[in-house]
Order: sequence, then C-alpha cells, then structure tokens
Amino acid sequence: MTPTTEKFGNLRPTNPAILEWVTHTASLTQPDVIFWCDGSEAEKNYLLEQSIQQNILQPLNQTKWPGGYYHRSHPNDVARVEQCTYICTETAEEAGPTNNWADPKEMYQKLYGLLKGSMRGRTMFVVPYLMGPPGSPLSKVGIELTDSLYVVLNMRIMTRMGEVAYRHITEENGFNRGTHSTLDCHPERRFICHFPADNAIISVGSGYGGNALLGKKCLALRIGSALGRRWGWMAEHMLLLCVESPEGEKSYIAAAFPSACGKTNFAMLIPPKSFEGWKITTVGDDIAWMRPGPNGRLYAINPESGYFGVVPGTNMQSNPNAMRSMEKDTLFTNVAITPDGDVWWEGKDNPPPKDLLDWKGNPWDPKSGEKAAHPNSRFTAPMYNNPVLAKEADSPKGVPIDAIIFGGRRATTMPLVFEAFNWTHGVYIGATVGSETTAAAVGVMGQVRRDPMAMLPFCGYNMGSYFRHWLNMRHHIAILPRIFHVNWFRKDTEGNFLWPGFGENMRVLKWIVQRCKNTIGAIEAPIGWMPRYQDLDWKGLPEITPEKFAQLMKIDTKEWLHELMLQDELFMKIYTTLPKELVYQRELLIARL
Ligand code: GTP
Ligand code: SPV
Ligand code: MN
Repeated sequence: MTPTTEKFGNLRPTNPAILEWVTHTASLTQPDVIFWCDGSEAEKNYLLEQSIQQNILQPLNQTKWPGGYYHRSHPNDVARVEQCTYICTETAEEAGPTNNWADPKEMYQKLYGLLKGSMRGRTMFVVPYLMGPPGSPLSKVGIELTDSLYVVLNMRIMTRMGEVAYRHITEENGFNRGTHSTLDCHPERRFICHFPADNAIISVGSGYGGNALLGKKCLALRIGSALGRRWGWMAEHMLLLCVESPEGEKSYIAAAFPSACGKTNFAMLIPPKSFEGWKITTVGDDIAWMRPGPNGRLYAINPESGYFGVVPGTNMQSNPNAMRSMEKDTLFTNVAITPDGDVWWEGKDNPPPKDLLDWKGNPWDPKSGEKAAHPNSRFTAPMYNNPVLAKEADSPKGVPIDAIIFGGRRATTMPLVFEAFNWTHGVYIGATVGSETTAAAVGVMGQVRRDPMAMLPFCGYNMGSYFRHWLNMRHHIAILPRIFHVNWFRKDTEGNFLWPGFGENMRVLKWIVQRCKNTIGAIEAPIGWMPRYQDLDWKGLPEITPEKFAQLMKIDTKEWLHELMLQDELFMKIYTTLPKELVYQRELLIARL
C-alpha cells in the first residue's frame, strides 16, 4: 500500500478490522495509492491543490468568496436517484414495498463485479468520520473508502472527519463500512446499496450529494433508521431548532419536510422585526437522531457538522443566515459563474451578471428560458459559519424536543397549520404527509406523492414497521412532544403563494411554542386543533387579513375526501404491516369530516 506523499495521507488506524477491510477493498478496486485522511487543515489545503490541478474544483474569486470553490458535476449526475437505491435485506418483506429490494448475496456479487479494478489509476481515500458530537452516546462512526476528491472535501465539511472518528469506535458500536467509486458515472452503472445487517453501504456510479456522501442519507438515515428501530431510537429527516422567547425560555423543535421543502430555511429563520426579543438558533438543518432520555423526554442530536443546502431561491431577504454561512470555506456545486469567479443562481439578485457560464459550462442566454444554475445546485458550508448556530449543536447530550412538525409542499388542501389531538393521531398525520416532488431527486417535478415523515426515500426498512416503531415510542417517552402539521406553500387560483413564508413562519412557530406551554387558544376542527385568527401574532403583517387567513386555513371537504383516497394508495401498498391504529385514525377522520 503506497502512501501518496511523505507528508499527507498516512494516518493509519491500528484497528485490525479496518486494516483488513481496507486491504480487501484495495485488492478488489486496485487503486494506485491509498490515502489515509486525517482531517487536518494542512491535508485540506493539499487536497484542494490536487483538486484544482485535476480540474475537479475551480477557485472562486478569493476576495469575494474566501476559501470558496466551484464544482460542476456530470450533467447526468445532479440529484439523488431513488430508482437506483436499494435496501438489501435477507427478505423483500424487511425492505418493504416502498423500497427497491435486492438479495444481498446477488447485489454484493454484482457490485464486486463493478468495483473490480475500478480505482486503477486513481487514489483510494480512507475517510474516517464521526456522525454526532464527540462524546455523545448517540454518535456513530463511519469510514468511507472513495475515489472522489470532491467527496473527501465535502465529507470534511459535513462530518467530523479524522482521528476523532477512530477514537470513537467501540467493540459494541463498531463502524459503518462505506465503499464508494464513481466508476464512469454512467446511469446504467449507478447503484446506491444498503446492507443493514452488515452495517455496510456500497455506492457506485454517482459522485453527487446524497448518493456519494455516505454519512448523510445512506448512514444517518437508511442504515440509521434500521439501527434505531433495533435499539430503540429514531433517525429522522428533520431539522432541529431552538426558539428563545423574550423571557429567555427555550423550546426545541424538530421538523420533517421532504427534500427541498424548507428545512434549511426554517432552521435559520430570522423573526420579523415586530418579534423583538424572539430568537431562533440552528441545531441542525437536515437530520436528527433522537432517543428517550433519562428524564422522560425525547433528546435529539444533529449528526452532521455542515450544510448541503439548496442554493436557488436563497438570498439576503429569504435566508440571510444561509448567505452568511456561505461567506467562506464553501463549496458550490452546479451554480452559474461569472468570468471573474463570482457565483450566481436564480433568485440570488437581479439583474443577473453579464457573461455567465451556466451549470453545464456553456455561455448563458437570459432569454433562452434555461436555468443558469441547476434547480438542485447546492452549497456545502461548515455549520460553524452560521451566525445563529445554537451552542447546543455540539452538545453530546442533545436537546429535549418540545414539538415535532410535519409538513409538505402543497398548493391546495393543506392549511397553514394544525395540531394533532395526541401522539397516535400525530403519527397518522406524519404517516400520511403528501408533498409535490422537487429537483432534489431525479424524476418528474411537482407531482403530489405520499412522503411519510419525509422519509419515503430514506427509510431503511419496511414502512409499516417504521410506523409501528413510531407508535411504540410513546411507551418510552413520558413527556411526549406535541405534533403539528404546516404548509408554507398553499397557492391561490392564480398560482401565487398565499403565505409570505420564510421569516414570517415565526408567527406559526410562536403559536406552536405557546401550544406546548398551554398558553394560547385553538379550536377543534375535524383534522386537528387549529388557531383562530386572534391566536396568531399579526403585528407588522397587515396583509394577512382575517379573510386571507380564512383562505389559508380553509378545510375543503371535497379536497379532503380526495386526499383520503390518495392516502389509501399508500395504506394499501403497505397493508400487511400497516398498524391498525392508523386505519382507525383514518376512519375517525372520515367520520369527523
Ligand atoms: P433538502 O436539503 O433537499 O433536504 O431541502 P430543505 O428541506 O432544507 O429545503 P430548503 O430550506 O433548502 O428550501 C428549498 C426551497 O424552498 C428553496 O428554494 C427555498 O427558497 C424554498 N423555501 C423555503 N422555505 C420557504 C417558505 O417558507 N416559503 C416559500 N415560498 N418557499 C420556501
Ligand atoms: C435531500 O435530498 O433531502 C438532501 C440533499 O438533503 S442530498 O444530500 O442529495 O440527499
Ligand atoms: Mn434533505
């Protein structure tokens, strides 16, 4: 095994299981060199230099974007690929009807075939990473073997990478084995495969986001959810935020919205001017690991240490904290660039700068109707750049959750906000979330589909068993979080958003926090508890009149009956494992409507 240089790539762990696995993978993939990453600054600078030389990254204008770099992915490789994502369990039943299933033996054989000699002429990076704050009982170790420099540089931001990971390996917890090779980046040779029984992931044929940064969706959600079910905790596609009231009282909120439906924005929300004294800080923007704590509450950590955020639509008005998070040491993927190394995307500012190169590298014509930045273009930024990072983001203990919010992107049917009657009803609300598809995954955009708990693409086992696990959690949490549903995306008949969203979402959040403390009213509606106009704080937002509010909150029985039919499609699909409680919840809702 040749190290890359005298100076870098030599952090060899002593753990024989790691050494054996790395040797085995290297003899299969046959890289020219093995580079053992240590996560240091010096190593980062060396890897950045290498990636510039190899045309993987392009430095941005360092005055405007200190430490900023630009990457264009292969144009066929710009989002997650659900049709190429597999859960490989002993039986198809374990993976369930909402996942692609493959027999582990057959899939290993196919993948080994593809990996054979795949790293010839390349370097294999050994990336040790810790998911979660150092010292947290919830944290987990992964090791990713990858032939992509871009992946290494992203993992460095998104996870706590380096020696700290090796130190956290215990007999009991072990480590996740992730193997990643870009191969020739051909969609026909693209497979994102999970082996929960082996705590292993093999991903080939893609270098992009959730397909390739194995700590994120693959480990933290698909493998994580399977581990959580077994060991009594939860891995969820949720942001985590802290709301501090003017009196200094803190509440912690977890919220699950599907991909590209507003988690990062909500996690970094800046309250409207009239909300003086209210403060939001970010614990996490995409993933939460939660488990019952000794005091009867549900505690959550953010396993990540960076943001892989949607760029289009982000600007100083919509999300200033995200803009500030990108100010330094940030990687931009698939945005548009100017000749002087500046970046641009739809919704950044107007007019667009002259002589832009689009995300494919072609001169961009504003009149062409084509997007300059890919709709799923992303920034990768360290969470420590976030001006409103919660200090709890590094807390090993995590934060006690007061409320769980589900939400989706819905032009119709779903009101701005409502509250579940109880935990079981809340699980039903989460289980039946519908949302319009977005650019975060390859496929048709804008189609309403069921996305239970925003986990449809990320649940590593049978969806019915996952609902059962959610229902069971109530026996282990003495002080249950309250459950809510929100929709920022309702539209009027002309197709305009009815709700201003972003910072104004604070008004809904305040009601939620007050509900948790039993200090605000609501009325009982067929679908749950709903605020009356006077229950929300409207100071500084005169445009939401009682009439407009009624439009935002409207429950149209016809639309709801249609909604119930759509829910039924999911329930039929997973019928054999669907908990009966959820069927009863559906019956009760029909009766109330
Ligand atoms: P993933 O990283 O894919 O999981 O996405 P996310 O859930 O973190 O979504 P994000 O916050 O990045 O928002 C996605 C898109 O929705 C962006 O273009 C935002 O500008 C837009 N968006 C976010 N919040 C709101 C809102 O309250 N109202 C409206 N109209 N758009 C929003
Ligand atoms: C998502 O799609 O939910 C993301 C982006 O957060 S990715 O990392 O590609 O999964
Ligand atoms: Mn996400």
